[in-house]
Amino acid sequence: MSEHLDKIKEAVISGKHAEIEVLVKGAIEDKADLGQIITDGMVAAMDIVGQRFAKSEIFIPEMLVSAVTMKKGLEIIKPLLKGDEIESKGTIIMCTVKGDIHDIGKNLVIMMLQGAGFDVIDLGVDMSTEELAQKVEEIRPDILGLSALLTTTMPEIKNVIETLKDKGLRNSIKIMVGGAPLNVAFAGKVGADGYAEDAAEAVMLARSLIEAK
Ligand code: B12
Repeated sequence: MSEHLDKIKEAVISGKHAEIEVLVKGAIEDKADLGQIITDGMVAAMDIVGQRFAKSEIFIPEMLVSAVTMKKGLEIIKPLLKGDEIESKGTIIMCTVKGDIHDIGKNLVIMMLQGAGFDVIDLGVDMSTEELAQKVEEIRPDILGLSALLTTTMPEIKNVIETLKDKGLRNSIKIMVGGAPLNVAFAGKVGADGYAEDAAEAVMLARSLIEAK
């Protein structure tokens, strides 16, 4: 089984986007665990890609091709994660904050939340704070999920929370945050209700935030 995972990991690292579909389908046919394909195959690959980028061993075009490859792989897994529950567990708005276009992690969190029975409204990337506040007012979700992957966009999370407070919208929703440079301490400091390290934890966090409402 680890042979499948190694091949998937290698394909994402080297951006073999034409091959990823066959590899992921092969792993699924051989009954590989979907969570393992994602975590030990694709997410582990992106970690290596990030490290190589940080050391200037690769550059943005290569990082982008790896991202495209991972997205293609996730598209195959997505339908298999869909929950068959009829009753919604709650409504969640998700987006990346202003200035941040990293959406793989957000999309993965969305897939897992949908699989767990939540209604998720994906507002995409680089979301302006004003527009986001309007959407919160209009949709009145149970939870707002904010993602930031850059240290330079982390302060936007605070901006969003402060804007929602100013508009009197903060107390009616729960706010969860995530992204590689964030942690629990940061979430507490900016006034979010919770932080999750990965998509599986995000599902548990969303459940507990709904229970606490
Ligand atoms: C792929 C990638 C890109 C792609 C993004 C493509 C896309 N559509 O997403 C491209 C090439 C576009 C890109 C661009 C840039 N990138 Co980039 N990128 C990455 C890389 C390699 C992987 C990110 C990723 O997809 N990880 C895999 C996913 C699954 O993990 P994740 O995002 O962390 O998400 C998980 C958790 O964090 C959590 N989570 C995420 N969001 C949320 C939200 C909630 C609510 C919850 C509860 C949980 C949660 O759950 C997710 C699933 O388990 C990272 C390195 C890394 N390892 O993080 C660098 C990285 C983030 N990028 C970096 C940089 C510098 C940039 C650029 C500034 C480069 C440049 N000079 O232009 C630009 C900025 C673009 C912008 N304005 O946003 C740096 C950031 C450094 C820093 N200090 O901020 C990193 C860390 C690379 C590095 N080591 O230097 N990048």
